[in-house]
Amino acid sequence: MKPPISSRAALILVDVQPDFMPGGALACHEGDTIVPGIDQLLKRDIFRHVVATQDWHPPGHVSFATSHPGREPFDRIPLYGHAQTLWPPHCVQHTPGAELHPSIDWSHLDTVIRKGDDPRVDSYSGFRENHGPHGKRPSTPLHGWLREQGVDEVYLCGLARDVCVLWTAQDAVELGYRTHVLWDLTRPVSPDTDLSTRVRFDNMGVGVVDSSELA
Ligand code: VGL
Ligand code: ZN
Repeated sequence: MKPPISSRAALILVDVQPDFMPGGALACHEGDTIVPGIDQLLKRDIFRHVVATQDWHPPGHVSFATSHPGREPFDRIPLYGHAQTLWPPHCVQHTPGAELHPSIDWSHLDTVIRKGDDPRVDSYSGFRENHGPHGKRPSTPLHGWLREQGVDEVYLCGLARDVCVLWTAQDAVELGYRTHVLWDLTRPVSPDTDLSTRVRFDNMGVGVVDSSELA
């Protein structure tokens, strides 16, 4: 028998948005293939708490290659003393590519955490912005919301496995959550990162499981 999911566990759906799917502005490899599985998982209604993050950038965001004349997407530039990857413009606020994916029934969702809306700072993790001009990484409301609900364990899925899911998992572990990744319901920007991402999850103590293993 599979153990039931704790009522203190939350499902976090990371950036399940059309711009991260084939045909979108910043497509993940096979990104669309996770959509039916996520919809089915939500329909099973096995999580007491369900949160989505939404990448939500203003036009001209600092992470867009187009904001840096002479630069190309996927170039890396120094920013606040750290390397910033430049991306094609994506998930621009109020555009169709930034919506929570329209093929998913989101009625089970408790809250949405928007991130990346500061024009000067990128935000991969659902918990905290990337490095910014103030030295520390400002928090999103996610940790406070989870604590209010009494959550101590998180299951992550969504996009991208090698970027926002990875950074969210890293912060979740650091903040003390028992953390799992639903590997089959994530896809990467770059599939050649899969092995190193898997090793990083293992080394962080993140449980890597398939959605089929959930009771
Ligand atoms: C993401 C790159 C830039 C993600 C968001 O959701 O993984 N990746 N913005
Ligand atoms: Zn982004």
